[in-house]
Amino acid sequence: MSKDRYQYHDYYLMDELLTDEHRLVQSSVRDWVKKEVSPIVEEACQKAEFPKQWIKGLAEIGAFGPYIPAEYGGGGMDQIAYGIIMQELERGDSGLRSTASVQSSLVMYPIYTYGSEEQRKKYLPKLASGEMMGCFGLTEPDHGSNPNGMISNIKDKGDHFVLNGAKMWISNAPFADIAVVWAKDEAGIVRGMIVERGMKGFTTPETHGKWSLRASATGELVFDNVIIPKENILPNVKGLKGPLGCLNSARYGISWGAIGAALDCYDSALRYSQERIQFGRPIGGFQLTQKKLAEMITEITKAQMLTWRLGVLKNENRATPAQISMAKRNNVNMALQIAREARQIHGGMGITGEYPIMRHMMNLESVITYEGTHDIHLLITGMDVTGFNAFE
Ligand code: TGC
Ligand code: FAD
Repeated sequence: MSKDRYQYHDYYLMDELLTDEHRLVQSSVRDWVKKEVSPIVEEACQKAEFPKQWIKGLAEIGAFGPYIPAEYGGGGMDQIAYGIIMQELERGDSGLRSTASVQSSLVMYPIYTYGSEEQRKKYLPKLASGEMMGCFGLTEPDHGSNPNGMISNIKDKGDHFVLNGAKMWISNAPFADIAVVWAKDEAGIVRGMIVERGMKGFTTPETHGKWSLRASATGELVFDNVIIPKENILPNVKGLKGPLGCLNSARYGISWGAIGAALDCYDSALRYSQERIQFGRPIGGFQLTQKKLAEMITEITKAQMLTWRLGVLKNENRATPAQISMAKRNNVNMALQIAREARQIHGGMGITGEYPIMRHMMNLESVITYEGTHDIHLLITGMDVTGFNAFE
C-alpha cells in the first residue's frame, strides 16, 4: 500500500460526545495503526500471514480486554472506549480487529463472566498482556448458523471429562495458546471449557486458500479423546446462552469496527475523486461521483449515531441482543456497499494493493458472515418485532 494518508471523518461532530479518556484511546490506537499496521498490512495479506509482532503492540495500546477490570489486567474502560478501539483497528484491517475481538470478547469475556476466581487469575492477566493468546470454538463443520445442533461432546469420567469433536473456521486457532470451547455434556447441555495447547489429542490445523481476512489466521480445532480437567470447565454458565452472551459483546464491537473499514474506503475515494482528472476536471466534480460520496458519508454518519447510542445503552446494561444484531447487520452491510462504490471511484486502480479498498471489500465478505450472517441477524430483528420465531 502507498503511504497511509488517512484522515478521520466526523460529519456530525460526534467526537464532541467523547470523554478525554475516549479521545486519548482514539488517538493512540489511530497512531499505532498508522505506524505499525499500514506499512505492512498489504504484504501480510498478499502472503496470507498474520504479523505476530502486532500482538505485543495490541497489548500495549490496551486492545486486549479494554473493559475487563484492571485487577485482572484489563483496561477497566467503558463500552464506548472498546468500540473506538475496534473502529480504529478495523480502519487498518478487519483481520487485525478480529484478533482483538476474539481475545477480548470471546476469550477474556467468558473467562471473566463465567469463570471461577482461579480461572480469572490464571488466564486474564496473561491474555491482557498478549503473553497468552486465545480462540473461541463454537462453529462446527455441519453447524454454523445453528450452533445448538453441535455434536462436539464431553463425557464425565469422574475426576475429568473427555472431549471429542471438531470446530471449524476458528480465528486465531493456528497460534492460540488456549481455546474457549463449547460442547454438549451427556444431558445435551452446552458447557464451556478452556482447552490448552499441548493437551493430548488436541490439534489446530490451519485453513488455507482464503480470499478474505488473509492477515488473520483461521483454523480448525480437532479433539480426539482430549482429557479436560474439571477445573477447566467454566462453572458459571450452562446452555447456549453462554456462547451467545459472548457474541453480544463481539457483535457490538464489530458494529463499531465496520465503520472503520467504511471510513477508510470513503476517505480514499474522496481523495482520489479530488485528485484524479478525467475530461479535464477532477472526477469529484461529476454529479455521479458526488452522489456516491454523498451517500457514503450519509450512511457512515447514520451508523456512527447508531453505534454511539448502542454504546450508551451497553454502558447502562440496557442494550438488548436484538439491538446489537440490528447494528451489526446494518453497519457491516453499509461498509461492504461503501467498499464496492469506493472501488468504482478508484477505477482500475481500485483493484490494486496501492489502495486499501479491495482488501477491505474482501475482508467484509467474512465479516458479513461471521458472528451471525446478515440474514440470521435480520431474522433476529424479525423475531423481536413480530414475536414469531422463524428458526423453529
Ligand atoms: P434460542 O432457543 O433462541 O436461544 C437459546 C438460549 O440462548 C438465549 N439467547 C441468548 N442469550 C444471550 N445472548 C443472545 N444473543 C441470545 N440469543 C439467545 C435464549 O434466551 C435461550 O436461553 P434459555 O435460558 O432459554 O436456554 O436459540 P436457537 O438455537 O433458536 O438459535 C438462535 C440463533 C439462530 C439466533 C443463534 O443460534 C445464532 O445467533 N446463530 C448464529 C451463530 C453465530 O453467530 N455464530 C458465531 C460463531 S463465533 C464467530 O463467528 C467468531 S468470528 C470472530 C472474529 O474473527 O472476529
Ligand atoms: P450456514 O449456517 O451453513 O449458512 C449458509 C447460508 O444459509 C447463509 O447465507 C445463512 O444466512 C443461510 N441460513 C442458515 N440458516 C438459515 C435460516 N434459518 N433462514 C434463512 N437463511 C439461513 N466461528 C467460531 O466459532 N469462532 C471463530 O473464531 C470464527 N471465526 C471465523 C472466521 C472466518 C474468516 C469465517 C468465515 C467464519 C468464522 N466463524 C467462526 C464461523 C462463522 O460464525 C460461521 O461461518 C457463520 O456463523 C455461518 O455459519 P456457516 O458458515 O456454517 O453458514
